[in-house]
Amino acid sequence: MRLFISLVRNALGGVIALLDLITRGRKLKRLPQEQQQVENAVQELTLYQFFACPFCIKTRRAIYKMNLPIRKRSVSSGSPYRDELAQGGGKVQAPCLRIQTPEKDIWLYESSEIIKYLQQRFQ
Ligand SMILES: N[C@@H](CCC(=O)N[C@@H](CS)C(=O)NCC(=O)O)C(=O)O
Repeated sequence: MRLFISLVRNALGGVIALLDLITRGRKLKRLPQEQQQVENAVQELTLYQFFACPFCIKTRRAIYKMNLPIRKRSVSSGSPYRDELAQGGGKVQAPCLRIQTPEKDIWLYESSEIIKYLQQRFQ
């Protein structure tokens, strides 16, 4: 039964991911110098995510629209990044945005909080 639920969830997630790809629309365009600054700034960010999770798709969609080339790490079972997320952030829940600062790492959970943070910083 658990396997069946997991299969249905992944199939649905795959359909949502495909629809997302088709309907994404345009990325935010910046002047080359501004885009370079953004690309430097996002070096400190990593998105821990599942491919087919609707909350992750929502977050990736916002990231795409804001034209932010943020590093992504899958936390599917068997991935070494799953342990990294569990140990660093305290739980395996995706999406989670890791913000690496010289002082400390911040592990930001909740898709809406992640999108709000990125919009405030980059839009
Ligand atoms: N309210 C959260 C929900 C996130 C959530 O429920 N993520 C699920 C995947 S869709 C998760 O990480 N579950 C833990 C797991 O599957 O191990 C958000 O908006 O980010």
